[in-house]
Amino acid sequence: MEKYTPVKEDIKGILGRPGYDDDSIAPLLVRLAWHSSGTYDGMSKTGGSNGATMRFHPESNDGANAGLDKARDFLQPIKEKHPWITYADLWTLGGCVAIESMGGPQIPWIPGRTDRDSNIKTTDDIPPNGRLPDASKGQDHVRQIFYRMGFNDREIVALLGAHTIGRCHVERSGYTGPWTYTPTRFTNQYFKLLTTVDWQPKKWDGPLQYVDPDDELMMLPSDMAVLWDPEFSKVAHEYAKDKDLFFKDFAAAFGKMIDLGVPRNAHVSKL
Ligand code: ZEM
Repeated sequence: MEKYTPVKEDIKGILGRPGYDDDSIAPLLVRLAWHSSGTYDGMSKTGGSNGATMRFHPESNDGANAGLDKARDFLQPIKEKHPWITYADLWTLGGCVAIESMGGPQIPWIPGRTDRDSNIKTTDDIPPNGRLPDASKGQDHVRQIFYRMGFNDREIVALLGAHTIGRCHVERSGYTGPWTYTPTRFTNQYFKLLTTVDWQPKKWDGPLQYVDPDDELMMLPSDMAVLWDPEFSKVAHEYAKDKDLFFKDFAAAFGKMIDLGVPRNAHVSKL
């Protein structure tokens, strides 16, 4: 694994970016790792981070992936400096390094992903659009999407805690604003705010989203589902009170997510 140390150092070196969002591309890199993995379908065993298929149509043009071309471009110089690493490993490693650099937990990351051939002639191996969650929908949809990947309710809530970092961009998703006051620090603030703030529909012409009384922070309808669903809500309250528990569960769930559909031989899977 020592081989990956210089790559990790180079990723750390590009996270700070004056003028971009909150002077950091770290949240964007986490979203790239998540969207490249979150296409996994446990039934057909298709999608997932293996292959780095987001480089190709139709995945590259999925509306859900708007803005992630920037994330891929930010990582391209690192790929060129270390050509031996696959895009699929680089994108998932980027998310893990970003989380740790923002003060989050260490994520179990195992290399070994391969890249789908760029001479791709058919789209058969590329997941269809529409596999990623729709923020305008509620708990049934959220469960359907994450059960398809093989997650349970507790893991779903832990994963959604990633909205403690980053922000929404109107030109990418139609939504706007950050979830917390510290969008470049990985904490359990998302759960603290979700469970205590008086969230109200934002008064604007855009899609339904929720805001705090000062209209500085936001929650997506799918985030509110975590508060309104009794099972999800129980876990959200646990994480609001116990940061260490959230970190432990998040690290396990994120590590599992970036490994979905990655072929592992017996030796590696025991690591
Ligand atoms: Zn997000 N996410 N996400 N997410 N997400 C956005 C941004 C970020 C949903 C969703 O629709 C959106 C997970 C789950 C779900 C991150 C990580 C993870 C945005 C804003 C939307 C609309 C995009 C924009 O405008 O730039 C939905 C519906 C989800 C499930 C129900 C999971 C799981 C994540 C990781 C574990 C991150 C880090 C961002 C912030 C990106 C940025 O550029 O700041």
